[in-house]
Amino acid sequence: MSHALLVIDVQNDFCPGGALPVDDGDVIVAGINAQMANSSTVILTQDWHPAGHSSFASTHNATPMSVMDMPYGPQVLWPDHCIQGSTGAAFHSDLHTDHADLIIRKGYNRTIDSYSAFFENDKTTPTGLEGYLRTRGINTLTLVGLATDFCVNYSAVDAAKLGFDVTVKMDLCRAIDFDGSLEVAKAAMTKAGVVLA
Ligand code: VGL
Ligand code: ZN
Repeated sequence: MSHALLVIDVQNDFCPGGALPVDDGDVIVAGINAQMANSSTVILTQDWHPAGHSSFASTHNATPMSVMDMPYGPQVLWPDHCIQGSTGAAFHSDLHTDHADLIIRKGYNRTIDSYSAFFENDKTTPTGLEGYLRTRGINTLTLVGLATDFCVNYSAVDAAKLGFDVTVKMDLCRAIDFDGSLEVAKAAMTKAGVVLA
């Protein structure tokens, strides 16, 4: 069995002081560095939106955290975050990014969000990560990072549906936990066969 550690969106905007801060988002960085040092294959993801992205409340003159119906389904409207090339989109400065074999960016299409590292929010447009993992013979994944209830959750569920063996290391994740989203996410991951460790 070949294993990869998938580190989801450990970026400044998801850490305290950022545009969409996750409580204690920065506290997990040291533990993730230790986990990376013990992993043969490390992949980082980076939320990477153009200015004026359709997932931003400001694009629609809407209230942040309200929900909008998109052609692909309901979409939470977020504060502007992780704008391509900005400091907010950069990885947390303590993250040991040199361990990564691959950095995969997502959310770059203006009209569609991408929580998952595998598919955009229409659940059909691939990011290419599945092909990368399969061609490298990787079948087992451990996920850590931000945020537990959005990008970690969607990535873990998609990976399990694609047939990967998936574990989420919950102590190395932190959640937005908006409107009960953490409990919903845990149930979705468990139902998909993801191991919550
Ligand atoms: C994320 C909301 C919007 C995440 C990304 O990384 O969990 N959440 N964009
Ligand atoms: Zn985003």
